[in-house]
Amino acid sequence: MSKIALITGATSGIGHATALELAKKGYRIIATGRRAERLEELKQQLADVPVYTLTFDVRDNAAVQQAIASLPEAWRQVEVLVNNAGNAHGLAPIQEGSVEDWDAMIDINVKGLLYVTKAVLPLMLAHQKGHIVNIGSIAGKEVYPNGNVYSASKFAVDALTRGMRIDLVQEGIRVSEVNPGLVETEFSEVRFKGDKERAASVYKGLDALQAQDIAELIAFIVTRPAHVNLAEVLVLPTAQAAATILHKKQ
Ligand code: NDP
Ligand code: 8X3
Repeated sequence: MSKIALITGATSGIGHATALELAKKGYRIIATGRRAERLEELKQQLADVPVYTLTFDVRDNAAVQQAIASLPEAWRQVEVLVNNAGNAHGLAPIQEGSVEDWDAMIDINVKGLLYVTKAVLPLMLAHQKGHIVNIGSIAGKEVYPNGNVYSASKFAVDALTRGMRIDLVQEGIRVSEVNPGLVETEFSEVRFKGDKERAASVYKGLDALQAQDIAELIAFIVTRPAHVNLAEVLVLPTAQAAATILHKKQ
């Protein structure tokens, strides 16, 4: 039986590309997200691969636990968990930030990741085997103007990744973190609340990373031999040197 990978946020961007890439590598895919119709499309796209979909909001712990508990026996031996669901909400100085945006980022990027991990870990512990890949960010390594709470949420992902790695080392479970710079996805559209023009301007004048670049990296990480844990990767577009140091063409 082929291995099972569970990917959160598989309806878009990095998560969607990762589902396709891991399917290509022979994994069976558990794809999750809130937009059921996009999960259905992914299933159609992967018609030749076993795909199981779960629709839930990672902010809702009861829904997360219930969804994972509902997995049929044949889908319970999850070997890879990609904790990818997340977004930035807003880009504002701390004195002008919206509490709603702060709640969204902390609840989704931090607490959501914890809820999903809590639900999936017992499935890995049962087999003393598993690999958790957390999607952090360059924003979890350095802070940039107006990035305050988003950065805090990704610094938390970084701390949690290290903590998980320590706590799970005795269990034979690998924990890795992928920290991308600018990736051209729906990320900026979400951050700027549907303002497509402002979102496009983030990537204008440089060759941003694409979701596929990150998906290939994740696939590389989870297909290393069992004794190798690629613990942490910072991956940037060539035109990016730090969070706000970009080489943009006119
Ligand atoms: P997208 O906006 O394209 O994708 C975000 C995904 O997260 C969607 O599938 C969305 O699914 C899911 N998601 C968001 N909120 C929730 C929620 N409450 N419950 C369940 N799922 C949710 O962005 P990216 O692919 O770029 O982002 C993926 C990850 O990569 C995030 O953690 C982001 O912080 C990180 N990242 C992105 C970078 C970038 O430049 N794009 C750089 C560094 C890190 P749905 O809406 O269907 O629920
Ligand atoms: C997404 C990259 O630079 O917008 O995490 O924070 S950035």
